[in-house]
Amino acid sequence: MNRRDFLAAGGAAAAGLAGRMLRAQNSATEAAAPITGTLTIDESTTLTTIPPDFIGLSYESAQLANPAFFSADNAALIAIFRELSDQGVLRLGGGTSEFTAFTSAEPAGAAPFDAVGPDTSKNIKADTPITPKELRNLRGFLDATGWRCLYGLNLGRGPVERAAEEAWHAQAILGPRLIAFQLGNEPDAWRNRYRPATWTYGDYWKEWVLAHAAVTARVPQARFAGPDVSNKMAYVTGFAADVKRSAPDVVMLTSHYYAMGPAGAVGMTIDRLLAPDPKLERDLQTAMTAAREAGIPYRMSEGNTCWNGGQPGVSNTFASALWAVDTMLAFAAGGCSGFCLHGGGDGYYTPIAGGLKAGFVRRPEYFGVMAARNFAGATLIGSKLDCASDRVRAYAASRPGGRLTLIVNKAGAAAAIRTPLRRAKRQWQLAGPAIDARQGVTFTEGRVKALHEGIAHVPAYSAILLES
Ligand code: BDP
Repeated sequence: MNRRDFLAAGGAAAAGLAGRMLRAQNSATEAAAPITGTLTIDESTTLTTIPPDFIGLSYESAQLANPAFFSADNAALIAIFRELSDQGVLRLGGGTSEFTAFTSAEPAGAAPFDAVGPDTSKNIKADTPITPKELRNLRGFLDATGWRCLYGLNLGRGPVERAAEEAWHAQAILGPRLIAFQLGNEPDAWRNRYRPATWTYGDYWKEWVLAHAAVTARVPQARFAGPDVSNKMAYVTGFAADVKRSAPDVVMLTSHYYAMGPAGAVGMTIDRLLAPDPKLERDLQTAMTAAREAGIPYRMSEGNTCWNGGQPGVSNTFASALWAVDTMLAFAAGGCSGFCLHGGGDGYYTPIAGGLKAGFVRRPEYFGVMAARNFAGATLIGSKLDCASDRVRAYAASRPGGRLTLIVNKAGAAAAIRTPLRRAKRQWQLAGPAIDARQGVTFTEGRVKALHEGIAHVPAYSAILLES
């Protein structure tokens, strides 16, 4: 019901009340009738256990060209990473990974930039050097954070011998901090770019086999992940079937997920971001079926709100936080083993902005990850939300400390959700001053008392997390 319907519906008394509410709250959306719903939780059904290293970030490979960035000396960034997870996954790749140029000579001269990204595949077109020094510093950073990495090698532009040389150094230096190599970024988008217009999955697989052979000749113990595609699910299913048959050293299936894009096109709005995305469930199911058949986990290795660098006024607002917590848990509930939010530099969608000179800033989206991180290591349990609005979403899980119930309200009206919960030991709220706020977003404990007589009251555009 919109504001006009509400005023028309209830006669003079209701209109008067609504008028007072409107004046008091100064917001048409909050004065709308609350969204109601009922959450049932089935204790006896345990779904998937979310891996402890579910939380991940993705950065452009070009970022490695500044050896001071991912380094044991970057205490500020280490602290922020550790706040998100003490065992997360850093994926290095993206459009710039096809422009990296490894050399075993030590770096000469100053770093080309402080921080970089996200690449819109337009900003970096020159080779960015990577040397053993950057790899040693990366190892220090990973040791200090407790994170491990997925390392993208340049396959798009090659040459493959250089990728094999880089892999040798990366394996030796990163050691146990290296989960796997990825060969190329978004090979499903190489047509008319790095490859001819006739480029197909079959061509990719032939090249992958050759590159894989070149890398394993130098690094026999190498492990791989892939195909790290943009969106063509045929690559995901094809790759899963092919590696099952012939490449037991592929330990993870990966693909990307952007909720919408390109940034700058018509319709890249907060409203669209907060609406359900049918593609998510469909593609996730396809990826999970392929991964299960291949007997390997599936990770969303790069993604965010809006590709082409993010949409200003959407990707950098509080809306991205509500999107992030809901989307990460939707992926987890579907069986996905991890989620790497892409970012870096001062890009619109980066969860962490800034650099060494200006300092690092937690963007609104970051607080959505803070909410989701509570579920890392927890076991999701059966739950069902009956609700008139498809923008209200709920997740339940158990972990050693107790039961977690998360209700995300992506609608512009308050929600009153009947739950089986009697009391909450702890409660947190993800909130922001306005849905399009770029600052002032928080994820904090204790401020609200959301649960009254079994009903969880979730304000418009907010999320609550209850521990019982
Ligand atoms: C993906 C690239 C990534 C970009 C992103 C974007 O892998 O490097 O940052 O698109 O356009 O295709 O934002």
